[in-house]
Amino acid sequence: MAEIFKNLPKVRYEGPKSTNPFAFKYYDPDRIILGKPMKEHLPFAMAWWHNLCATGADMFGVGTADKSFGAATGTMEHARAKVDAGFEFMDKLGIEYFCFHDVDIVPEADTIEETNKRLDEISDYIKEKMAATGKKLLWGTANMFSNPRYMNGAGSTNSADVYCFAAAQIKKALDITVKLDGKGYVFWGGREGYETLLNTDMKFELENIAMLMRMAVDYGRSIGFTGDFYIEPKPKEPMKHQYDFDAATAIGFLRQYGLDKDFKLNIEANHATLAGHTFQHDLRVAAINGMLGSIDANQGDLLLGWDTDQFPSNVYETTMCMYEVIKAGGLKNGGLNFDAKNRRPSYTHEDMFIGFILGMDSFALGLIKAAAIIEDGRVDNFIRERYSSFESGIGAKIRAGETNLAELAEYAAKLGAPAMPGSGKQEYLESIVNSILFN
Ligand code: XLS
Ligand code: CA
Ligand code: CA
Repeated sequence: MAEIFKNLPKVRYEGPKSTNPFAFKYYDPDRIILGKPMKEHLPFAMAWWHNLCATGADMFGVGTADKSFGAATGTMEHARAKVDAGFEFMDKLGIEYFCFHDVDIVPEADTIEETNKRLDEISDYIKEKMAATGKKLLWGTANMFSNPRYMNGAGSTNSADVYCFAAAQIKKALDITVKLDGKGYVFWGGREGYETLLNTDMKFELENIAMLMRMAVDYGRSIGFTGDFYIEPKPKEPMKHQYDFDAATAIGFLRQYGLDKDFKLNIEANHATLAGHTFQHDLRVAAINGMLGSIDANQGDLLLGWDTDQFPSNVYETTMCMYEVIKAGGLKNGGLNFDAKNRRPSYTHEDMFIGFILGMDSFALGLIKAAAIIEDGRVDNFIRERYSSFESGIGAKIRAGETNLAELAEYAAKLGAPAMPGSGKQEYLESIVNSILFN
């Protein structure tokens, strides 16, 4: 098969002093960090949709990038060319995983039957390529937001017929995910939300979404899927209000409907910031609830109110992300999926490579710095010390649940007034982080 990215080399580690745009400056896959190789801390994945499908079209203009890879777009020949391009790309970048929506890998046909035939054909081809290269599927998903039938949602639609189409798509996407030995299955509720409560029965819609997820779990388990299901929270866009607003909301929903044993969360940086949180906040919320499953590794632009899906370049953010991941004990079935696209004027094949090199290096550097913060110990020690009044005496009794309001009130009355609680020392801690980051 002909090479597609002809003038682009296999990308290797050359170190921070390298000026070669097609070399890693920080991502050194076999370097040991905190006892394991970087590549195990950083299970990078390629998002089929951005990397192999998206051309940079926006609502003001058509695409600028050519993603035909030598075939006529919209054909099965093109679907195969994208597989060839994807596997060559992953090989050259040293990326182990990929993720896709059903309609990223084949053009959708007029009938479910024909689309499914196409999915069978392409997944045979992907499977062959996986066997030949050792690349793996991180997660699969069904696109239940682009087709006009989903204008009012998929699980949350008002139409029982549309709901059945969503079910059919999920069933097939699960079949393919299992066939390709995927480690996860994602629900991103693209249009699971509402524009106005004047036409919406919120409780009804939430119950129906939960029912669809329950049926997906039952079906997935029945065909041998042992991986994790994920909800990927996002507060808005395309809907004004999306039900999976943020990590906390999604966790509440999963618990409410008894789905929390099968589901974890896929946290996307750009979605967390759209929800008015930091990326680190949503990672922490997921982690402390035992629900940090996987990560969509990108970044937004805080000056813009939408989902820009940029390649991560902000090392402060990647450091705090890897700090959370290390503290959570790593990503078990999950990975770091670059749900990221080049800016519209960065339209060349070279730019595709450079985007991933930027993202992978930003995370490698983040990992190095997060490990350094942990090894340095000052931040962790400060936090431990900050709560030390709960280690003995009345504090220990509170933590053990061995007291009551009357006893605490009596204790407080005896004290008269508590001592000041101690400085939060934010500036001191920020300067420690800076000195680690920039040394
Ligand atoms: C869109 C989402 C989407 C999911 C998968 O904003 O990020 O791409 O990751 O459906
Ligand atoms: Ca995403
Ligand atoms: Ca996104």
